[in-house]
Amino acid sequence: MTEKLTGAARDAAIRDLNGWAEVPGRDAIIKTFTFKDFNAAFGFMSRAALQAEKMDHHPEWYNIYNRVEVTLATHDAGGVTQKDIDLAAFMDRAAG
Ligand code: H2B
Repeated sequence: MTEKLTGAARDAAIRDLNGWAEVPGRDAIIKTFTFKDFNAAFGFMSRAALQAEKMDHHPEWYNIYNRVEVTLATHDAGGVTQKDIDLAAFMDRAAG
């Protein structure tokens, strides 16, 4: 099982991402992506979904029109792991 990130390594990994924040009261990270319109938002979700399935690592997300709020945590580990960092970095790239 992938291990929870802690301490300085965790801080550095989150800081190296683009605009991800810690979720208050939960070991998870969150970011809201904003796109031009629904089509762009759903295109992003499609790319992220294919990658998530490939990684067997799935986002919690909420879409309203051009916005996608994403929360990442590794349920098996009960917190943020390298898998969340990797998926978050993919999403940053996929959002353009
Ligand atoms: N996604 C996330 N975010 N965390 C997990 O622990 C996880 C997952 N586990 N996707 C996988 C699937 C597990 O539930 C299945 C059974 O492999």
